[in-house]
Amino acid sequence: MIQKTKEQFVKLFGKEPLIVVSPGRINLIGEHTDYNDGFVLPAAIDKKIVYAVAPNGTNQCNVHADFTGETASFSLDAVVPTPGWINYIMGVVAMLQERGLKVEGFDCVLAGDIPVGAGLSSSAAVEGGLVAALDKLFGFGLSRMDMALIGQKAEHTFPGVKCGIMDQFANLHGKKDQVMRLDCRSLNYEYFPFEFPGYKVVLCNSMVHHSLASSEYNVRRQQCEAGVKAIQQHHPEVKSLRDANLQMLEEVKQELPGKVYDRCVYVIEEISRVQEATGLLQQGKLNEFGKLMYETHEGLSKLYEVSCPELDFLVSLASEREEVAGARVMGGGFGGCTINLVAADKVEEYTEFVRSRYNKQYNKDPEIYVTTIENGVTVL
Ligand code: GAF
Repeated sequence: MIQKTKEQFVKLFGKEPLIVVSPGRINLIGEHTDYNDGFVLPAAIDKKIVYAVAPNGTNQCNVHADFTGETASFSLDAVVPTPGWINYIMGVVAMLQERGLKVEGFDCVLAGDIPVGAGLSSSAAVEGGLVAALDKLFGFGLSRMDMALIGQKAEHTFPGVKCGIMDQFANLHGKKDQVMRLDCRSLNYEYFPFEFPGYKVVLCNSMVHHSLASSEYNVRRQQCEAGVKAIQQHHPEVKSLRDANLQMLEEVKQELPGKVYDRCVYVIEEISRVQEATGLLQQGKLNEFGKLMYETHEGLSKLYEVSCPELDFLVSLASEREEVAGARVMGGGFGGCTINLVAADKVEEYTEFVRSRYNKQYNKDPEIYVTTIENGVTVL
């Protein structure tokens, strides 16, 4: 893919580009905890976006997306939210400009194999790869964490998804065969070897894309904030759900509107699950770790309500099988993938089983990816 992207760039723009590889991510556990100041356990993977980029000495940015075959252009004097995939590119450029960094005109080809809307963070990969490429081309000297924060702000401001920091962080800080535990409040992080020997991370893509995913995501975030606001009346020291416990939540249960109570229960429980899971990962306690993944799924499905029948079905299939240690919906939800820890020697058998049962139930084929854990954004 790298070679192909490079050739495409040379064909279109007639010069040698800088190449940047920008991965998608998995998250072992800790879903919807990042914007609540909690913990996450993500890793970068082998699915990626590839960028070929070079300056063009003008005030214009020309971007060719290999997956749609389209080239879109915009002027550096008018970087405003624009419908379509170019919005993600323009968001990054605008946020760099907002920091007072002088972005110059560039030509660009982007290609990739991260399925869109599958919960593997294709948008963070587009953002992180571009920040890193422009940083290198124009000598901004940004740290990786700065790059992640710029990507996150671009996502908030242009597509308007009020995401946490997990995806952009994982994309830029990934390390081969290591998962990261990020404290989303302090932004301190540690690497842990992915030590479940003989097990693979298998992603089952339900092929469901929910059109309400972004707006519902923002609603979840508001519901968490509403919970914090109520708790603060009694416990002013609570700044986010990270600081709260179930007892504090019980005290205000009657005052909470709609589903706020359930949403907050899920987040408080999930934040403590990540803490427990990190210990289990370090001790190689696979089955206990897997049990927590199933608990997360239950919470995401019943309390946080970001699953869907297809994802619940995929997780229930996993729970029938001995070769699967744990499974759950991964990422923002409302469609996309489940993450499954599967015995390496049974992966083929398992994927066949999922394929045939899913097809029988929904009359469509799931896509199944056996992933490896890779480095974060790499400037070649
Ligand atoms: C999406 C968001 F972008 C992340 O910040 C995170 O909240 C995730 O959903 C859920 O854990 O991927």
